[in-house]
Amino acid sequence: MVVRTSGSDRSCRPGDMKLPICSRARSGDRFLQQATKIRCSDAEIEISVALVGWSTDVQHDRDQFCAPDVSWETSGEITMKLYFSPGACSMADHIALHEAGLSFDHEKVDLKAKRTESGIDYLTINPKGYVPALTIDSGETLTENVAILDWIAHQDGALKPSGAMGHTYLLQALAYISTEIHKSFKPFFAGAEEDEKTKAAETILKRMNYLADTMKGDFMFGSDVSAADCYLFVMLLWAQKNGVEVPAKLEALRDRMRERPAVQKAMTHEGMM
Ligand SMILES: N[C@@H](CCC(=O)N[C@@H](CS)C(=O)NCC(=O)O)C(=O)O
Repeated sequence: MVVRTSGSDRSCRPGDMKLPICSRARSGDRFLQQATKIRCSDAEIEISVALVGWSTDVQHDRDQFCAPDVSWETSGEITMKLYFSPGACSMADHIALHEAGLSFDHEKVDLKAKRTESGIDYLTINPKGYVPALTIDSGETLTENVAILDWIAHQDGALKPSGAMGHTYLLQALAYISTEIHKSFKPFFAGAEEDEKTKAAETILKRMNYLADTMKGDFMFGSDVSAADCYLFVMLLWAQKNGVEVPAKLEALRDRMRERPAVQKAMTHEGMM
């Protein structure tokens, strides 16, 4: 999302800007997040912002700048894009983005060829070569499921547990799912021998049992879905597909998740329904 200002005042330089470019506006208004990139030419200032929405009070925003007589023009094209592979761990982010009600684009990645559907060399987007990657409105690309899900949860406070420790609990759950459960599926994707898969299935069941025992309600943290539930849901689909036993409580969570419009949208788009 880009906000452009143009005017005759050529003295305005990025260093003159007061950041964040808009503080919280009047109650009920949405607000601009911190400017992440500023380009300044003689007559135009271009500010890229990681944007949730923007204040309806344009005057309020404009007053934050050093050039009060500029004219404003705003353009609202969507630039956020999720790079995904159908049914992969990137589906957790796909679901979470819908749960958060964010506008985003998505592009499929051929993980073997390392090419996106539109023919771009995926390594130029994410040199790590795997999904997910999320290019946000600032143009920056985020990688690593834990970080991306955490970022999405911060765009919509409802996707993390409330309270002073909410963020820590979310990270604790995301890290557990990523390092202790997600990675345990490796033998199923690497074409390992049956005994290795059996061992992995036992480990996954043990770790899923821990999650079932510590669930606080219908979802991991209570009655509201969290970014961690989105990740866990994908793991539960993998378990189902590979015949890995999971506790009944988590089977119920999987079925509950499947009913959610955000999940259905993401699964339909990825050709998983
Ligand atoms: N550390 C990464 C791992 C992501 C990952 O394992 N992605 C898999 C799909 S679930 C992938 O893209 N694999 C293809 C590859 O590594 O070439 C994260 O947590 O985001």
